[in-house]
Amino acid sequence: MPTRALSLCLCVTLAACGAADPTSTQQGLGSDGGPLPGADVGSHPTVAPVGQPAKYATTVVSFTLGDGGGYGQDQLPSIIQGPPHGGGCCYGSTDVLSLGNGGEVVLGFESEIVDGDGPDFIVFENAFEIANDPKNVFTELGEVSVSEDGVTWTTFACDPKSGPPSYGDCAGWRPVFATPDSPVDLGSSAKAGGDGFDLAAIGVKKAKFVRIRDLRSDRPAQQGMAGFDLDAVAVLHW
Ligand SMILES: [Ca+2]
Ligand SMILES: [Ca+2]
Repeated sequence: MPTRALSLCLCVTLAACGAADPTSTQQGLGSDGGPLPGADVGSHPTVAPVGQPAKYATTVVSFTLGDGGGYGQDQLPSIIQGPPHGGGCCYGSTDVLSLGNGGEVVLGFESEIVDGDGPDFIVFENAFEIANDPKNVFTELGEVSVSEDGVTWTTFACDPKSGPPSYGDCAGWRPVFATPDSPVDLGSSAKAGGDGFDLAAIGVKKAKFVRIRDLRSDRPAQQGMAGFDLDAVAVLHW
């Protein structure tokens, strides 16, 4: 296959745009090795109390386009910000960024993700049940990693061969139910659908960046929609 990877480094948080060194955005770090402007989350992380709205990814630190992807790229960063546009059990949202086969995206947040009870963040793809069969889901899996500095990453265990129907700590296999009109409720986040990740599962206390890598499910796709389709990432604990 020809190499079609295209690296796009984006400065998308309003506070960061115009202020960040463009060379620094390529690694998600400032010249001093610290996080980008806008990625700073304060020095006293807390676990959000139930009753507050969830938070969502704010920044695309980098995007490396994989084969056959790119759908939604012209709408970055807004297309991956805010709540997901879930289609329920059996319909995949098109309000997504398609990474392409082997593509990768790194996201930043206004608040650091911290380890609270249970899942700490949710990745929303656009998986959907085929013919209303929960054991037959159209999946395009992604590997999820987290980092505090944008350099050293800790990766959740994800084996595409572990399913179907369950793919453990891979992203991209659970349908999405939350929408902008019915966003993620911290008191009942399981109802939102999507793939939840618990920092405790990988021995991590906090994270500033989330990286998603498409795992080349190589599902048939057209119009740049190949690979993992990122709708949104919600933070449950910060
Ligand atoms: Ca947790
Ligand atoms: Ca998909």
